[in-house]
Amino acid sequence: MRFDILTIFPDFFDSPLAAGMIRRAWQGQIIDVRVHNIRDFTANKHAMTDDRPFGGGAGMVMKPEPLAAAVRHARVDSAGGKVVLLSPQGRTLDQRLATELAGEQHLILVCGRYEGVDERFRSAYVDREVSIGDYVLTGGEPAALVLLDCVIRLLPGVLGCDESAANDTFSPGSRGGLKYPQYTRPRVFEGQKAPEVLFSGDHAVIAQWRFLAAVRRTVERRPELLNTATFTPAELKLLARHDLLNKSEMA
Ligand code: 6GU
Repeated sequence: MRFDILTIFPDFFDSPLAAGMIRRAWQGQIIDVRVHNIRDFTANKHAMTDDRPFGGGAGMVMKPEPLAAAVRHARVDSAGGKVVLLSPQGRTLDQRLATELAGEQHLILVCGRYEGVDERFRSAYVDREVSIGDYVLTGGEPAALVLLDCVIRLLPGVLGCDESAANDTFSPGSRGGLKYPQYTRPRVFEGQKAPEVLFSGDHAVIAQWRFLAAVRRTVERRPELLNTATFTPAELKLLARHDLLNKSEMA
């Protein structure tokens, strides 16, 4: 899968792209990421990428011509690239949207600045507008990295075990709940013991404990996620026995 990132801060991406999973996916030729400086596509002698808004008001607006030229450049050898504008006005990124985007061959990520991009660029070039949540960033760069990270890990061959993405919290395979708590060595940490059941060697008992712990945690922290959860009759019985049934049904 190919990504072109259009930004006025190309350096921002240096270290994230050089580390961890993104680097491995790149080295493994699962992805190809190209970062472009929007300033390189300016025609005016001051290399201005933004200007004052018509009609007045605070802040600067990103000029349409450099953005359009950068998109055309990114599409030179890949006409079908989908343009994604990162902006707080966009559809909120969630696991479903990440899965949709992971089905594309080529994404052109345009990092907008908070005050906005000229509306004519948006209407003529942007296929999708994506936000990463209801809070304010100064620019779309961190959002582009978040999108890149969560889309890349869905591509076949990126995670060590192909199954792990399907079992994530928030992906359909997990039926919408949060994950159970995890423990590793040492057995006692600053006086706190890891739960005894995890040393029982009985995988069915451990699985049941984890299921209950996951539902309990979801009821406490994200009850709304249980609206769409579905349980088997055996699980419903188990939840009832542990007084979690009403809580998870009423959530
Ligand atoms: Cl994509 N951009 C900006 N500037 N702020 C945001 C955002 C994006 N998503 C959430 N807040």
